[in-house]
Amino acid sequence: MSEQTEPLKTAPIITVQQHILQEQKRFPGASGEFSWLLSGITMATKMIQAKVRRAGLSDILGEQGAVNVQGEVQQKLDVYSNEVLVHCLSTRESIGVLASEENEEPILVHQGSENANYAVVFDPLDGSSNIDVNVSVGTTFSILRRPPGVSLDEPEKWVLQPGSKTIAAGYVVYGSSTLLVYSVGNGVHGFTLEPSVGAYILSHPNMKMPQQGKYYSVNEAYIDTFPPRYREYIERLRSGVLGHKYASRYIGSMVADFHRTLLKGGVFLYPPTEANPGGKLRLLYEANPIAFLAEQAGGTAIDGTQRVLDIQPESIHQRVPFVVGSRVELADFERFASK
Ligand code: P6P
Repeated sequence: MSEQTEPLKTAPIITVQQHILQEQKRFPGASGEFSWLLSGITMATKMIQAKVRRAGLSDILGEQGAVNVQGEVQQKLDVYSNEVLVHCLSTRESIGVLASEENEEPILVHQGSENANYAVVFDPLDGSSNIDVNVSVGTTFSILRRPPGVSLDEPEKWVLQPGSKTIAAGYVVYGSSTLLVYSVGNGVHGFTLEPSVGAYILSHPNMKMPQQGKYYSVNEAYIDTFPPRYREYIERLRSGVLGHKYASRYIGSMVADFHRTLLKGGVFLYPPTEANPGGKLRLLYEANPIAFLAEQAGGTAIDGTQRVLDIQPESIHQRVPFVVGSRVELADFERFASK
């Protein structure tokens, strides 16, 4: 007699839109504007990934002159990514101000709209110099609420807020798959793009960074110009005092290097260097979103001395030294290497 076989139990398919609507319930009074806002980001990243995936092809096409076969002017991918994000976010009435790595000044959208209560800061295509060699790149973003009493006449005030005021942040890593990782302050969740239907499907619910990892990630070409305490710290990781000798992994794309750190644990560092004595990574749209996610996942992020999310930004494109990763590695850094 054939055994009665249980039907295959498969996990429910949850799209990022469904997930956002669930999360949305945590924001009392939010009338769906927040999920509408986030859908502007997810839509833009789907358009960006479609271009990133065929970058090599478009380069070949582009070599036949400034205009490719579709008659489009050959655009640099980071310019394209920026324009797509600005376009998609400008159609969200709830957004008043945008700040992008690609724009010197903040961008005002919906001048005077009463509903404009949010600012979005983003790096449209972080690590874009890696595209030519087919290495993962990423988009990073943070969402901030308009500070009380601040009008659209003072757009900088909308974005020059400490990362602790972040209400949502995330990144998309365009790697072997396209993965959206985001948090609204209720844990970190990852969604893999299913290209056949163009939907981000929940694939990494409630991501937690391991308490300790086995990799450190830093550009060792500059090690001679790091402050001595950073050099000593890296030597500690190599020597095995934390229980094992660390291996080194460095992709040169912050989103990809952090994504590995989130999944595997360890530490990613961009210390002060001779070329960038104040650090290379931007506070608002690189360090802050990553620091928000790191803390939500149980990790830590500092600028070498203080919590990144406590830093009061002075300017939109301000740079900071950056050390982010697992509790064990960051506790050791703070014990032995922070000022
Ligand atoms: P370096 C990419 O250009 C970027 O902004 C980050 O994504 C990355 O972590 C860093 O710069 C790499 O810089 O100096 O190691 O090439």
